[in-house]
Amino acid sequence: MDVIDQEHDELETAFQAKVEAEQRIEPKDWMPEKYRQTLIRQMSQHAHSEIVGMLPEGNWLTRAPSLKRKTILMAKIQDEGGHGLYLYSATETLGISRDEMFEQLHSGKAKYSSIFNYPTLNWADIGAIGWLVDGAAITNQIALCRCSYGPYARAMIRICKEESFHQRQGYDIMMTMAQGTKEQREMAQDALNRWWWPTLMMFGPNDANSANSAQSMKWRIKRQSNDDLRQKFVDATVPQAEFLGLTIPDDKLAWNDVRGHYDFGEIDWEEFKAVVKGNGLCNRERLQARVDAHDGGKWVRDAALAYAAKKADRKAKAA
Ligand code: BYC
Repeated sequence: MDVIDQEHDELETAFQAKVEAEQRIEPKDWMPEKYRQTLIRQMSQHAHSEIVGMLPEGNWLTRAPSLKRKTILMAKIQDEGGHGLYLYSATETLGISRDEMFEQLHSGKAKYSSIFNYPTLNWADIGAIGWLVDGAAITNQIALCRCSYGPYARAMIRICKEESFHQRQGYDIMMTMAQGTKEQREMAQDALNRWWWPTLMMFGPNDANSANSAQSMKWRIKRQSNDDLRQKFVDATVPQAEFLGLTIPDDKLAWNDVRGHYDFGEIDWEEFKAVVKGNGLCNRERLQARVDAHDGGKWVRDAALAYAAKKADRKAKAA
């Protein structure tokens, strides 16, 4: 082993010891290149999910059933935009630029959560997204609050607080509809039927098929496995559905006394793979909307840069 290899091994051993001692890794600390790349992949995909996730809900802003509902939905969607910006900034600390991240999203190279490739067909879908999708996001993100990378872990703490308001607003919509007219109850049930399985897919492939899990768990980027988080979500959500008087669309769903958890049916992994590959119901529409928004905003970015240059120029001349 030459001196450079030996130094690298020592750095890696010290890094792993730090992670295992629950000390946070900060941007200027030494880190293995693959750790940095894994974080860039996961954090940028998380950021993309937040801003693409604004689209299905934005679809209902102009048709919210009351001023109050509209105001709440607008605040929620703005929060998602904020989460995206927060996460892009945190990812930039790893040495990738925002332009590069946008390029990866717009070219289809970077993934974003499969869930946002499903359409929002009626108002109850907004309730189902808040209740189920934000509920699943919190389950995943609470674990990420203890991620080994400092900027990501800190971002998650604030984001989880806001997600918890989002989950409650969704459950409140579902409650109102479940207690409403027969048609409203049917809409709520229909939304649950369509969003249940895609929500379970948010947690990713089963542990046995999760390519990145073992290394990410060792580095304490991920703190709980995909299957453990999915189980946690199911266990928490079934009683909530019962309270609403709605039925989860899974005939294999049953409490298992021995395991102390709910058993549930198999996810349609073919559907999951198709959506992740870009062939879901709304993949093309979502990506096009992001590209159009980026192109349409070019004049704003140009104007901001021109203004900053003018100000700097004036300051230099005055000095
Ligand atoms: N969709 O080895 P695995 C929100 C990919 S937004 C698409 O287990 P990993 C909200 C995975 O990327 C919250 N792709 O991966 C916003 C990998 O492919 P690559 C979004 C998926 O990373 C607006 C491959 O499959 N939350 O809350 O160890 C309105 C193998 O998987 C998915 C986050 O982004 C999927 N569902 O674990 C409302 C959380 N699942 O990258 C709400 C942060 C897997 O190797 N991310 N893939 O090509 C994570 O916690 C982890 O990345 C995952 C996957 C658990 C998702």
